[in-house]
Amino acid sequence: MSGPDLLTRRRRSGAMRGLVVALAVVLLACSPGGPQAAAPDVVTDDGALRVVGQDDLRWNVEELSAPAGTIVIELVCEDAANHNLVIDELDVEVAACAPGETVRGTVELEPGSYTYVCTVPGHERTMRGQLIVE
Ligand SMILES: [Cu+2]
Repeated sequence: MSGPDLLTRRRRSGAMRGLVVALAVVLLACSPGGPQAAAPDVVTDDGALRVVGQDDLRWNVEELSAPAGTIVIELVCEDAANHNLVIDELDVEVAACAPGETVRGTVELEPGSYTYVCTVPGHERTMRGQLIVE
């Protein structure tokens, strides 16, 4: 009776150990090193902020930071919908893309906290993010 139980327990603890290792790898990958280092994939090689519209009507990233001044945003329509990126507080559209397109736009921002939204009907509720300008 106790034989199979013991085997099950061993298997479970092996799975837990695998999970712990996976978490450790994720934590190491996210170690700090600068204001944008937490998510290096959202900054292009030439310093643009890369924002991707995904098929669940969400951005790939919901928190960005950038130094004040001219900010370049690369907007990608990865899914089958049109998207735009609007700085809500200023009501300024920085870029708009059609399915499969990658478009760039620039915006001049002073230090502060801004919300970037897609204003395509039905998208605004879930496609929101915070842009911290320092
Ligand atoms: Cu959208």
